Amino acid sequence: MIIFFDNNLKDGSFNPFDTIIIKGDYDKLRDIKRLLMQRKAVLGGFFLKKVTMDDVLNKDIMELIIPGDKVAHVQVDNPLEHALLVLVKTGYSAIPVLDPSYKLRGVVSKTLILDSIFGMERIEFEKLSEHKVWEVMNDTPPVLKTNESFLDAIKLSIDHTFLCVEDQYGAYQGILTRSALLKYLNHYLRDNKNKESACLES
Ligand code: 4BW
Repeated sequence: MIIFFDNNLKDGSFNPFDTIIIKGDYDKLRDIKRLLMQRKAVLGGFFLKKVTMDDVLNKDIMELIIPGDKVAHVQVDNPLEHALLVLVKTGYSAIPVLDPSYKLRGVVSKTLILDSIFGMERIEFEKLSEHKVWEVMNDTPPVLKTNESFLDAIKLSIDHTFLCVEDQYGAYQGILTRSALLKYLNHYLRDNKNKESACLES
């Protein structure tokens, strides 16, 4: 049974194993919570459940990643012109580089490619077909392991717009973008600012 309160808590209006969802004027929520906590002692079996900062920090990062099959990537042996085409057509400034066994090898960006074809006197366009991705890529990209924490992800994301995600065996899983982390944090912070919802469960 679910009971909705609208700032009123009446004696005898709920039973020990009811789930209670409170809505209404959030200013009064703290008082209502206190009353419900007191009931816990009398009725037993109730506790207040609220999304806490701990829940956020323990968030499974796998729920936030873009899976590998949805991430644009290039192969280590692709010519630079192919990589540049993928980057321009997808609109991304940098993408992961994989090998034929789908293992992460690095990250390549428009900047790295363009930088590699700037000669002393001219732009050496012929290099785009002569050189391969592995020659210009960053081969030490930021990597997050699937068992690392939400805080680890935040810390790494300060300096990187996306993190490559690998499982404990080194298999590539996808990427975690800075925007996915911010979106999740924004959701949590706004939720907690605008309303406090309490769910009383058995
Ligand atoms: O094509 C796009 N679609 C959408 N919805 N948003 C885009 C697109 N291109 C860029 N954006 C936005 C995103 O907010 O610009 C930001 C910076 O893009 P970037 O870095 O410089 O190309 C995007 O921020 P983000 O989602 O946090 O992504 C961070 C970085 O992660 C991107 C890009 O390098 C990489 N990335 C994101 N999605 C990707 C991807 N790489 C490959 N495949 C994907 N699906």
